[in-house]
Amino acid sequence: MLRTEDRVVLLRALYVTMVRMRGVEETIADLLEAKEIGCPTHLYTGQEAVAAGVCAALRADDYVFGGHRSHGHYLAKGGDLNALMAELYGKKTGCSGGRGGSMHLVAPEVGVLGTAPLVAGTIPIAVGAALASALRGDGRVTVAFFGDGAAEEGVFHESMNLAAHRKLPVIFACENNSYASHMHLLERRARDNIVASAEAHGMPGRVLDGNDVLAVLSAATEAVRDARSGAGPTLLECRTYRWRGHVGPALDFDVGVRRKDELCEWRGKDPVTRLAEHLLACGMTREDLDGVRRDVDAEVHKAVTFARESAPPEVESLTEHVYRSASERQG
Ligand SMILES: Cc1ncc(C[n+]2csc(CCOP(=O)(O)OP(=O)(O)O)c2C)c(N)n1
Repeated sequence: MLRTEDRVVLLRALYVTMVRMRGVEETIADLLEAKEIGCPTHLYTGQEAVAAGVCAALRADDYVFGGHRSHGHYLAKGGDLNALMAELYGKKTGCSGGRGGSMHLVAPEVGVLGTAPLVAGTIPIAVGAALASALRGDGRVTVAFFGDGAAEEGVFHESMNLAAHRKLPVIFACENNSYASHMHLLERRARDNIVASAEAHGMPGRVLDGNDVLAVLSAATEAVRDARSGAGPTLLECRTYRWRGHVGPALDFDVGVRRKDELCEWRGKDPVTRLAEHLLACGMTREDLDGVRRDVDAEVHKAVTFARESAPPEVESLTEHVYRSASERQG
């Protein structure tokens, strides 16, 4: 049980993380609209509580993997903001050297082993990382973040089967935002029952309010404890909603799939506002909260300047990292 002061410090840190994610995503939305950023970008606005809550339960040396909508995972795990922004601008100083763009983020120094847009593609790789940890006995936990659409891929089930059978230290963190591209979950599956896969594969499964960072943190803390102690994997199905459309800054009202009242209802459950209200009830002042927002705005502004002023990779370097060099093969 945390002392009150420690609890407020923890909650404030979660708030900073979530305001940061929100600030970064909404700035990127503006930059996409202004056509200053050109790479395909999937925004995380509205889902901040999932990445913040899960990553707050992890150690710095634990691993995370993500998909195409992963700026939030990268930031929550401690990825460098300047390097994220530079990556979106395709600059040499980007976290993937400007070669990956929004959908291919890596920061091994903080345990972000990779994000990739092949739907469900990083789930088995996360299980592989957990298998490596189990074999090495390094005590690390791995989290695979993925969407509800990814839960319909066969490899999701193969990965869960292996992880449960070998009791691997991995957490399957499903961000169920109801949509896969432009299709609602109930148009794609007979039942809204992703969590049932846990029981079928022999692991605990929990359905969470994915907009309540404290609920996510509490469930993730238990899942991490189980994984680290050798009890095996957990599936966390976090119910949430993305405010922006599938890709880019648009809201997708014009493609016939999202009702305006649905978005309006979810905006009423804004995870950032909910945490702010909780902090106010714990004694933080409006001034403190405004200060966090101001600091984040300044930090994001600096990251944009850093990205704009960074150099692109040299043209002659374009084929680097495509094939392993002879020296890498020998090493
Ligand atoms: C194997 C594969 N099939 C199809 C696609 C095209 N595609 C890209 S994102 C996406 C929807 C993913 O939905 P979900 O997993 O729920 O994630 P969300 O976009 O909701 O975060 C699809 C079908 C792909 N990238 N990879």
